[in-house]
Amino acid sequence: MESSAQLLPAYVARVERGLDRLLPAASARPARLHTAMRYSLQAGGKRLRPVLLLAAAELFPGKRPDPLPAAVALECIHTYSLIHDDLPCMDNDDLRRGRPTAHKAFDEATALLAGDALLTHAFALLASGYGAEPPLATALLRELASAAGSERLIGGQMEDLLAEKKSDATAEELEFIHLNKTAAMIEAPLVMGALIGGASEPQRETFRAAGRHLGLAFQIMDDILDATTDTATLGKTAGKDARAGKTTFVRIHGLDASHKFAREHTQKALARIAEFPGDSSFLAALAADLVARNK
Ligand code: GRG
Repeated sequence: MESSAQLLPAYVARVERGLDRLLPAASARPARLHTAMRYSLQAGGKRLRPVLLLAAAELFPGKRPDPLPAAVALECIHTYSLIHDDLPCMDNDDLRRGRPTAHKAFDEATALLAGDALLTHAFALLASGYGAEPPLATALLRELASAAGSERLIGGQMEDLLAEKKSDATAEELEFIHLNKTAAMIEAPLVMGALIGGASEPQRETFRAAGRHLGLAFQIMDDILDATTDTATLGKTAGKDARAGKTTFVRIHGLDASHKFAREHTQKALARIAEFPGDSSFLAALAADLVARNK
């Protein structure tokens, strides 16, 4: 299978332009808040979620609404979750995307508010970007609210915090955390891209299943990288999971089995991606590259 390396930079550049265009200016009042939002959002990052959404939408032929507002909305939610996760009351981290975390560069209250504002802005982007097509706007809002809500992203984070406090978290609890804290926000881009493309309900479920497996593979790799890669490469503090006594895939299953599970979930994702309409070779290459990544 070819690598995603050739097409990926063009997708990422589109996302970067969209972020710049669709966020309030840093100078908008209050400038400190908008500067903090842009500080965290425009700090690099792999842009995996928005790229997945753009590539999924483009599989569908014909004229379709611009997928960029939805792609930017996803990155806003993802970045808010990173800002809040890094706060002292959660993971208490100093480094994110190779820079001081938002509460270190600004202060805790500003970081909290910047995260809140990014979360809110995501829904404003969907309402304004797709308001001309109310059924699509409603479906996108429902999908993103569900992925980011109390039974998925936030619920996964809650169980993750609860699991840290006990030494006997089970594989089932770990799966709940991964499915919701990580996979929900990787399913959502594929499903939202499919919605923008006009996919049928069975097609959307194929996209969802692909995202679920990709999300699980991605999280297992994240655990592996935390245990095996250095802080400079990751751009975030390495080895934190083991130091915090966290229940991770690597801790429960060991490194070899974790690699095997990551490969298996990637194969399952690839099988579903092969069922996508149109030319899904970029998405297949991206999925394969994610399991081979080093950051
Ligand atoms: C605070 C509601 C709330 C949720 C926080 C994002 C998160 C949930 C926790 C961060 C820790 C973690 C391991 C999350 C799993 C998802 C994940 C691997 C996030 C990092 O995503 P990348 O690698 O980051 O795509 P970049 O910086 O490249 O965008």
